[in-house]
Amino acid sequence: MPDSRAIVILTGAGISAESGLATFRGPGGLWEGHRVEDVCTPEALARDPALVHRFYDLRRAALAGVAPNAAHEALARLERSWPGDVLLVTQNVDDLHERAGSQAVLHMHGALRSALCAACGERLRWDGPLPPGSVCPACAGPALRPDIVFFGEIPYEMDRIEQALSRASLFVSIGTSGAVYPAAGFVRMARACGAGTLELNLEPSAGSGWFDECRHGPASQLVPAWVDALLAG
Ligand code: BV8
Repeated sequence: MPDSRAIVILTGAGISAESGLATFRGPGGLWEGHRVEDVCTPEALARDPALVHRFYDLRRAALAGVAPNAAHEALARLERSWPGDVLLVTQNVDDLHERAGSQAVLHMHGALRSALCAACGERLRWDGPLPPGSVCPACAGPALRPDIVFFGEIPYEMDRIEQALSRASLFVSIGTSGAVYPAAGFVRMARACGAGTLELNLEPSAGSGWFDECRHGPASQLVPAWVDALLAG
């Protein structure tokens, strides 16, 4: 039975685009000059660890040069002011939601400012470069890798996400192309459990047809307007 005021929000690269971070599917389908399969799969990490570690080092370093935009800030305001639960599930690995003040954030695809030990599973905060062979402080193995969920790996927090979707009265998808599963299937899970569904995106996504309502435009305009109207309601 939906909780009348529980909201689940899913964000993707589009919410961080106006902060200056590249989305995945830019012109020519390249991502910062790489094909996704060359930098975001376990095979790529095994084949060329230096390339993969460097790719994420560059993206981690880029965080220092960007800031949250009005969309990130509006979601933090919603979390502070909404009388029900607000769960923010992000596919993004940047820290802009946290820097905007959001607290209940689930990084289902990992985070740039985290390292994962491939030997013991330890996850730890990491801010600087992470060269291949970096030593894990928990098990002393030279096995630290970017704490990123690659294609073919299991996203984090799926049980908690599915539980929240089953209780939500509203599911809102912001700035994602709906190209990657299981995130792209959340709208269907939410609908099946009785939630209303809203898409806020620059253009129609692969999943637009599953939403009760779609609004198209830049997140920095759509998201604050949506939050202001919800809080005024
Ligand atoms: C899994 C790492 C099993 C972090 C990422 C065949 C069919 C269906 C599924 C599969 C299949 N073959 C394989 C699969 C599974 C696969 C998958 O979905 N493949 C796709 C390509 C078909 N998925 C997996 O492997 C996942 N794991 O399935 O495990 C499982 C599942 C459940 C339970 C148990 C086991 C793991 C996927 C994770 C991969 N890692 N990222 C990083 O490096 O950053 S994926 C990466 O791309 C993102 O994290 C994100 O999830 C995904 C999509 O990116 P978006 O965020 O949507 O960005 P994109 O550029 O695509 O779109 C941006 C959007 O914003 C656009 O629509 C644009 O219009 C809009 N926009 C732009 N500017 C603005 C804007 N909107 C508003 N304002 C703006 N200013």
